[in-house]
Amino acid sequence: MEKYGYRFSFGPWNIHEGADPFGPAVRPSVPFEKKLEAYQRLGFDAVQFHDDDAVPNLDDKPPAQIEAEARALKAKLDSMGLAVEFVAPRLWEHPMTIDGAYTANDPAARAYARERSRKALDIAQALGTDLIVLWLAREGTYMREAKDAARAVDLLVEAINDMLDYAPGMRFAVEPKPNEPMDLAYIPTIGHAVALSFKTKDPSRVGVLVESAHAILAGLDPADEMAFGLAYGKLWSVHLNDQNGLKFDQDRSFGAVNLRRAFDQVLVLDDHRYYEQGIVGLDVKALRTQKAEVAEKHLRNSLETFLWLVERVRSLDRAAMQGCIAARDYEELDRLILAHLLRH
Ligand code: GLO
Ligand code: MG
Repeated sequence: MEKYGYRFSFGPWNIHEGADPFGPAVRPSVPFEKKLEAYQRLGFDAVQFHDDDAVPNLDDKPPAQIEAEARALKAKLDSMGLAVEFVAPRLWEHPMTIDGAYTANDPAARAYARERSRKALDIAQALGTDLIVLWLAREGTYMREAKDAARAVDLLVEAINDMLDYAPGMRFAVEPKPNEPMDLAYIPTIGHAVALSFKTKDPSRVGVLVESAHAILAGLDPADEMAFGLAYGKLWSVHLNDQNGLKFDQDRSFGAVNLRRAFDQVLVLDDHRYYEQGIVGLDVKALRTQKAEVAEKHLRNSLETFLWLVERVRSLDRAAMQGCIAARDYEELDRLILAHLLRH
């Protein structure tokens, strides 16, 4: 498969049982080992991990055991030729994080979040990645009056500073999302995440991850969010997927809802040589209707669509495009792009 210099990743949670808030699982769980085989079969290069995807039940394990398990996992991944893209502390499931993790009102909850994050850093280092992803899932409120939103920013900065001190070789990519699970999140967009980075003690180690669906949920264009991160040299990861308007976070296959919007994301990534700096991560879910034996097609389709679009980006008639831009004839530019997409 021609991959145009790109490397691809997804997380084990992207092969899942199909449960949603209104109904139970509809497919059997796929054992982790079998998921790893899927990475190879589908042509992926790297794995994205939550800390407890790598070391299950880590809250109940002492540091030495956590490290030993992470090292054993690293050996297995090495033997399969799979890299680790990042580790993300899962700070949204434990009872201590009901009211938030780093921004919880309860100091004991904040202490738990810091401690858990350090474990995630230990795991990342044992797995040989220098990237941590911070999806700030519960850093927000259901109720505006429940927390001081300005203080919340300071608490986030303090927590990130703590991690910067704890692991001097590590980088942190903040993954903004405007809502879900919270009503409103404190870091809803890439602009917020970049601003947060500059408030930390080492902005050179704090960047961003753009997820297409999260940008759409914020009413923004994912390609522009990526461009903003790129302009600051801070686009260190992406979660490509798609989203049909302002609904729950759908994690549809990349390009499945709006092909032109997907094209624009590939255009900005490819023009700015993202393949030299980051891995193309997918954060896609199979539709609940999908039967177990064909519940990997969302991953295959997303990767394939990305590669088709790279081909479309690189074969675009740039001279004609520049001609339209110079003439300020954006209607002609519109036609040129559509014709190019439709003639594949
Ligand atoms: C949810 C997020 C989630 C994160 C993952 C890594 O909306 O997109 O899937 O990307 O937990 O932190
Ligand atoms: Mg994501």
